[in-house]
Order: sequence, then structure tokens, then C-alpha cells
Amino acid sequence: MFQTPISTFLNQHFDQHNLSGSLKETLFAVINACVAISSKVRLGALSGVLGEAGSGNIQGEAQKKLDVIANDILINALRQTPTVAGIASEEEDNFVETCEQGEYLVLFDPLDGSSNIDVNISVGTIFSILKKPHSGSLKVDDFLQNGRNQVAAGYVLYGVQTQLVFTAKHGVFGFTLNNHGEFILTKDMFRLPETTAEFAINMSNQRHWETPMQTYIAELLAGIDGVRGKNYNMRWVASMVAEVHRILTRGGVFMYPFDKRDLTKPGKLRLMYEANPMSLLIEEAGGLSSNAKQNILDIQPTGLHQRVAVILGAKEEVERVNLMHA
Ligand code: AHM
Ligand code: MG
Repeated sequence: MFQTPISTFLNQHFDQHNLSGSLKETLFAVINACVAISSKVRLGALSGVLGEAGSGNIQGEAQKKLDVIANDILINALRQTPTVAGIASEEEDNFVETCEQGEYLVLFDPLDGSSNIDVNISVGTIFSILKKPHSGSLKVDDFLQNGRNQVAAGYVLYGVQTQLVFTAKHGVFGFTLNNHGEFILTKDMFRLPETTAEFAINMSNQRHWETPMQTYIAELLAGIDGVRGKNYNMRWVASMVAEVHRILTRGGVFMYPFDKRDLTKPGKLRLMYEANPMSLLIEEAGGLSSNAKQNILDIQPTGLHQRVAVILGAKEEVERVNLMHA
């Protein structure tokens, strides 16, 4: 007979972990907006959300209709949430000040993995929550806090199932959306194995990487015949949110390293909207995250849309990448 694995609702979970007051209100506003995004994603062509928006974002990337829709849903929801002082989005040029009395700043990638939307492969929303550092009106510097300052972070994966994975530094928990629009606890604490035999990287960029990354990947590809003495498998979804979910679920290492095509960009992924929240989840689950030289959570941000190289997942692999770059 079918049984729900752990029939704890999100609200109960918050109570059990003493997550209350304005942090709870803020997280619920983000999560409810994601439920609305999920219903659009699920209907795809039936809700007219597929295809190009015909516009570009601050990152110089073409926006999909769903990028714009997800961004609007989140911004509208958070504007009406009095605990939220300000928001910053991967799709917006500047931050938005929403409520001067609010306590929290919410940063997000409204729809990560956009290139997958039209082909029905998993996409997701990634979010990061910081405390507003002072009362009074907001400046961009208020958002430029290092990743360790995050009070909560997570993502909602719009995949085969819609799943919420988040941490308020109380461990990493997973919830699955049921048919009534409720998130039910289905994973009580993700724990990441320290070793792995599975890696994720876009191999088509190989010729552009620096030598240490070339050497590291060559070692993995050599498998049992090389210095690592075991065979590795490779996966690449091109959706960081799906990649991180796989790693939290069954281990692995994910990399989007620096490459030499554009020396002004230290990587493809964004520190504030992607790397920081994912790094907090990975560390909370027992993994590690770095830009090959420094722990991502220790990087002092210099800009809202700053890019960064990302290596995250199983400790042994991230440490090996760091060692090769040392
Ligand atoms: P996006 O936020 O515009 O979707 O870009 C980020 C995505 C990540 O989800 C993914 O890891 C990467 O870009 C995929 O890049 P590539 O096109 O090189 O496969
Ligand atoms: Mg993204």
C-alpha cells in the first residue's frame, strides 16, 4: 500500500525547527511564488509560456518567456511581503527596495537552466536570504555580503516532481509538492558522501580551461588506468539546479570552471544568485565548494551580478581540484 514517506507538512517542519516570525514569513513568500511558477512550468505550451521573450537581461543573455514570467511572479510576491526589505534578481539590472521596515534581503535566479525550458528538461528557482544589515534605505553594498552571512538558501526544482530543498542552517531538507499545492517532507536531511565516482562538467569547453583543470579532468577520464585508480561516470544536464539536486541525492562533483574565452569573466555562474546559495546547501550537507582557490562562501562580493568559477560537491574531489590549482 502506498504511504507518504514522512507526512510532515512544511508548516510543521518550521515549527519543529523553531523557524518562525519574519524569516518564516519571508521563506513562505518565496516558496508560494515558486508554487505559482511550478504551475506555469507544468503546463508549458498549454499556458503559452514557452519560447523567447524577445528581450535581453543585464548578463547579455536572451530571455525566455518563462525567465520573465518567473521573475515577475517572484517580484510581485515579495513586494507584498512586509518582512522583505529588498530584492535582487539575476534578471534585473539593479536591486529593488521593497519595504524599508523589512528585515531580509532576497536574492534569486528566477529560472535557472533556461536553455532547457523548451525541451522539457528540469529547471528551477534558486534563492538566497540575507539579513538587512541596518535600518534605513538600501544601498547596493547591503547586498554584497559573503555567503556565510546567508540566513537561508534553497531551490525549487521543477522536474519530474516539483521539489523544494532548503536550509536555514539547520541541515538540508527536501519536500515534494503534492496535488493540493502543499509541500510534504520527503527527505529528512541530505548527507553528501565525501567520495564519488561521478562528475559533471561541460566537456565542450575543455580546450578553454586552464592547465590544472585540464589535468584534473584527464585524471578522471583515465579511470582505473590512471592515478585515481577508478572509473568515473559523467552527467551534464545544463541546469545547475538539477545537477546540485543529483549531487545532494546520490553524491558527485559539479564544475563550471574559469575558462580563457573572456578574461573579464571569472566564470559563467553568478556568485549571488547561484554559487552562494548552492554552496551553503552543499556545505550544510557535508560537502565543499570552491572557485578552485578559495571557499566560495568566503568570497567578498564586489558586484550584484559578479561571476565566479564553481567546483562543488564531494569533499575529496573539491580538495583535489584546489590542490591542483595551489
Ligand atoms: P541560466 O541561469 O541563464 O540558466 O545559466 C546557468 C546555467 C546553469 O544552470 C548550468 O549549469 C549552465 O548554465 C549550463 O551552461 P552550458 O550552456 O555551458 O551547458
Ligand atoms: Mg542560473
